[in-house]
Amino acid sequence: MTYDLVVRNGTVVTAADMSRCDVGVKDGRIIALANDLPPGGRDIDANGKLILPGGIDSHCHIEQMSAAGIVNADDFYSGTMSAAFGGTTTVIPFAAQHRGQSLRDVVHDYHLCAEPKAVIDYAFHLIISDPTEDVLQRELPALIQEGYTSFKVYLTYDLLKIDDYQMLDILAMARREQAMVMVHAENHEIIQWLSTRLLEAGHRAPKYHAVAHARLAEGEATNRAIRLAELLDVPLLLVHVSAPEAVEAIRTAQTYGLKIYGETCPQYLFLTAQDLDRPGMDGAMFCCSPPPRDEAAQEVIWRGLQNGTFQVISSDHAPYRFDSTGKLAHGEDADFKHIANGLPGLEVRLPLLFSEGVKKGRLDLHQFVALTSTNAAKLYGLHPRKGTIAVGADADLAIWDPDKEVTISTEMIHDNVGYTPYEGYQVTGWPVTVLSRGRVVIEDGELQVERGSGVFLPCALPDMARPLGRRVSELNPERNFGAKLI
Ligand code: DUC
Ligand code: ZN
Ligand code: ZN
Repeated sequence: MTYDLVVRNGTVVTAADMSRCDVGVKDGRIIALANDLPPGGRDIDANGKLILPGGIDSHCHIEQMSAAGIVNADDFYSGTMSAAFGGTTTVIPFAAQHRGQSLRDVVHDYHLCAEPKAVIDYAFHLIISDPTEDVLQRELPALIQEGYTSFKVYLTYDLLKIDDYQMLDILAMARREQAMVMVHAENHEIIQWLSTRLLEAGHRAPKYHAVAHARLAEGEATNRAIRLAELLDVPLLLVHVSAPEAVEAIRTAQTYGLKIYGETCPQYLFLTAQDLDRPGMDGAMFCCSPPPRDEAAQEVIWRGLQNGTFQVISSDHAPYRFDSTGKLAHGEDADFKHIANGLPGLEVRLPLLFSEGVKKGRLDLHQFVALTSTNAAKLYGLHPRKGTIAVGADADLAIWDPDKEVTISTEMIHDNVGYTPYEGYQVTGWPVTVLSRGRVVIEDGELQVERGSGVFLPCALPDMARPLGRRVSELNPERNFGAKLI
C-alpha cells in the first residue's frame, strides 16, 4: 500500500497557501498532497475541517526546577499530553542550568525526564545562568553542534541574572557559533528598588507584583539588550513581551534592519494586571513575569501580531499548582516577591488565538499558522521538517473544527496544574484529531499513544540566527584603526 494514512477532503492551510486536497502519509512523513489519493492503511475524513500544521510551542517550562527550588506541576507526560489536546505537536522546553552546574549534566538530566514520558516530539533550549569560560568556550559550542542551537538568558532574578559584560561575552560566542539567543528583558534594579519600597510600605499582596515589574523596566532592558546585540551584530529574540515600550523598541530596531525578533504570549492578550487583584491570594494564580498589563497594552500586542513585530506566540507555560507545592510554597500569606512566577497555557494557546484572532478577524489563517507553528520552526532550526504541510515534512497535523464551541474549564484541561487562568472563556475552534509523525495522538477526546512515544529533535543552526554582517564602526577594522575585536 502506498500510504499508511490518508487525510481526505480537508482544507490544507500553511503559512503561505490554502488548498483543498488529500494528505498522503508514509513512514511518518507527508509524501503526497493531491486530490483523490487511493485508500491508505487508514483514511480520516476531514470534510469541513481545516488541516493545520501541528502547533509548535517554543517557550514552555516542563519538569523544570525553579532557581528557588520549586518544581513545575507538569512532567513530560502531563505537559506534552496537554499540549497535544490543544493541537500542539512539538514543544521546546528549557534545560535550565543553575549556577555551578555543568551544562552537559543539565542536558543529560532533562533527557532522562523527557524520554520515557513525552507523547509528542520535543527539542530543548538551554538556560545559561553561569556563563563561565568553560561553559562559553567548551560546553556550549559542543552542545550547539549537537542540536541545542538556542538558549535563553535573564537580565533579572538574583539567581539567574547576567550583567551587561556577561551578555556581551555570550553574544560574542553566539555570533561565532550562530546560535539563537533568547532574552528575558526586565531591569533587575528597577524591580528590586520598587519591590523594596512596596514591601516597606506594607504592600505585600499579589497585585503589587505588577507594580514592581514596571513597564519601563521591561522597556529599558529590551532596549539595552537590543543595543548590546547591535554592537556585536548578533540576532536576538525578545521573549514573552508584554509592554508597549518593549514592542516599540523591537519595532524600531526591525525598521532599522536589525535581526531582532519578538515573542508574545496569550496572557498578554487575554489578562490584565486587574487579574492579580482578585480576592485573597487568588491573584497569585496570575503572577507571571513580565506581568499582564492593561487593555491598551493588549491592543498594542495585537497590533504587533498583525504587523509582524512578533514572529511567534508561545504559551510560556510555567505551571505551579495553587497550593503549598507551587504558588503558595512560602505560605498562604506570602508577599508578592515569594510567589512562584508563571501561568499554565500549553493546551489553550492555539484555541485562544484562533478564536480571538482568526474568528474575530484580527489575523488571517496564514498569520495564525505562521505565529503558532511555522515561524518557531524557522527560528529554531526545525523547518521544514516541522512547522509546515509539505511533501517530506513530518505528518504533524491538527485537524481543526473551526466552528466547535468550547468553554474552557479546569476540568477539561489535561495538565496537572489544577486551575486555568482562562476559566469560563468561550472559544470557537478546536482540534478534533491530532497527528504526530502520522500517529494519531488525539482522537475522540482521548489520548491514543503511549508515554515516551515522542522523540527528541536535534535543531539545525537557524538561518535567522546568522549575523547581518553589518558592523558598527567601532567594530569595523576599516574604520576603527585596524582593531579586530570579533
Ligand atoms: N520567565 C519565563 O520565561 N517564564 C516564567 C517566569 C519568567 O520569569
Ligand atoms: Zn522569562
Ligand atoms: Zn518562560
